[in-house]
Amino acid sequence: MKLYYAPGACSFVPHCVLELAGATFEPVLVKLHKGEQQTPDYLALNPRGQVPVLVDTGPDGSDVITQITAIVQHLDVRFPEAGVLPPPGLARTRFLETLAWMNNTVHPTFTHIFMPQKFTDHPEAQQAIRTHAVGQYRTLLQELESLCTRAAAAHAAGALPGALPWLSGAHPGALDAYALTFMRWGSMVGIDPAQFPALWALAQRLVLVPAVARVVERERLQLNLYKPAAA
Ligand SMILES: N[C@@H](CCC(=O)N[C@@H](CS)C(=O)NCC(=O)O)C(=O)O
Repeated sequence: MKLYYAPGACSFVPHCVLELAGATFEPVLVKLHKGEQQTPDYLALNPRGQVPVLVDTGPDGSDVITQITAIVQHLDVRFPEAGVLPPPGLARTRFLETLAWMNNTVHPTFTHIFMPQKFTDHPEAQQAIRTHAVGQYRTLLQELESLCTRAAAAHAAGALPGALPWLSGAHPGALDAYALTFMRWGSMVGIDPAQFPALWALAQRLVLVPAVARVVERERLQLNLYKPAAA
């Protein structure tokens, strides 16, 4: 298997899932800031010019899989012992509900902040889009904070399995990796993670998990990039 990833990008999610599952895979670095996702070779792999891309060379040949939600579900089938998804039932439904919300709502909201040029080529309109999206993003992080608080409370009440409270269920997984990514992205655009104590605690716990620590080291990530505005 190969995973095409960019440091700190959403590809962190399948990157963590692969490591957590104990998979043997080749991580392939794509430098988004150098436009490597737009080279002819990369576009031949993924015409959408984005990471992540998983190439899975199975018995039937080589499959190219894009989209985090599809990659996560594929890895669940490939590594049935790893518990990438909760077992079929309401817990799996809730997991997929949250993963879909992260991927189709929180993530694109950040795209409006980070790449407003995707939505208009007018510089003033880009600034307006960015400013508006920062407000929306804060609200979404607050919703994520509530999910983390609820998971911690349910765990404390003995209603969740596992040694520690995770969004993904009994052990850390895709939802926790996505949550950390969103918090980190927020810190890059002036949103202080300290405003979201349960989310921040979850992210700090997650980077202590050895499989995740390997990803953080390979991607050379700093968890919190928040810099208070100069007075
Ligand atoms: N819906 C896609 C989103 C992928 C995505 O937005 N990737 C970003 C990095 S977080 C990217 O490659 N951006 C580069 C670009 O669009 O030029 C998925 O789930 O994989």
